[in-house]
Amino acid sequence: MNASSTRARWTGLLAAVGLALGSGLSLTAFPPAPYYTLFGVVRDQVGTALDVEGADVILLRDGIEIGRTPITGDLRLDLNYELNISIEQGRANTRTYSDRTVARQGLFSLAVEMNGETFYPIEADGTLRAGEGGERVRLDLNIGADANGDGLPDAWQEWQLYQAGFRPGDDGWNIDDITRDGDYDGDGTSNFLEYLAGTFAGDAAERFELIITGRTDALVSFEFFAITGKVYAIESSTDLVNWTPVPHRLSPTGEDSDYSRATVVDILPIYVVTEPGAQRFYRITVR
Ligand SMILES: [Ca+2]
Ligand SMILES: [Ca+2]
Ligand SMILES: [Ca+2]
Repeated sequence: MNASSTRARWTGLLAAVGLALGSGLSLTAFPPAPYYTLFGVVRDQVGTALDVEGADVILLRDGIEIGRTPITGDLRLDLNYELNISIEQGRANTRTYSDRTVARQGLFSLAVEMNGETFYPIEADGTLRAGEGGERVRLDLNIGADANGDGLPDAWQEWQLYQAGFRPGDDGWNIDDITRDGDYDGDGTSNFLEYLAGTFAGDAAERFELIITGRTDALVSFEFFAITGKVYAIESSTDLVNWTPVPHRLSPTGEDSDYSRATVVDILPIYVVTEPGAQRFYRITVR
């Protein structure tokens, strides 16, 4: 290889680089701020996922709204809101990208608006701190007053005590008896999981579980305690470690679906097409 052919190749290479730069110059000088994305399930004070027309999650900075996102009722997703928060990158010598951004590690708060009323989720009591941008973080939001600060809506705790036959004493309800991680009725399901599943935390006959009732070459049959408004799905595993969603049906000849929303409070049958091979484990999820 002689000197002139080397030079020609360099020239060609530089030309290509110049072209790429030239086409890039028409873009804005800085990329948009990356998002800090929050997603999860917004629930009401009895633990039911919100499915209300026109309800929004509102993003506040210094108490002023800087963004909002709708709460959806989409059954296919394991969430009913997703909120993108623009994170200000704070580059030297640049103006603020937008007055709707939050600083890196900056403070913000959240509220939920529905039917013209504003509610403050327990998890967003006070302020929350954003990340650096580019993260996706699950934050389930439970609406309801939580005066005793244990993460469970007080109204739900009072309801559990009422259902278990208790009434308020001179000092009001003993809601501290129903702790988040405790198992008030001793049925093996924690109080918080009973809140999520919609079962009574003061009634051991109501618990969230999947019971296998039979198996044929065609179908595995189960039953579970269904609560109106809750959304159920089935997962299977061969090793109790890795779980895969499997379609289910609510009658032996019914249509398969990935999720079902209960319309009754009852023990319901549920079926899964028998998978070939070794033993399988099944579990049910609720939201
Ligand atoms: Ca509480
Ligand atoms: Ca329990
Ligand atoms: Ca129970």
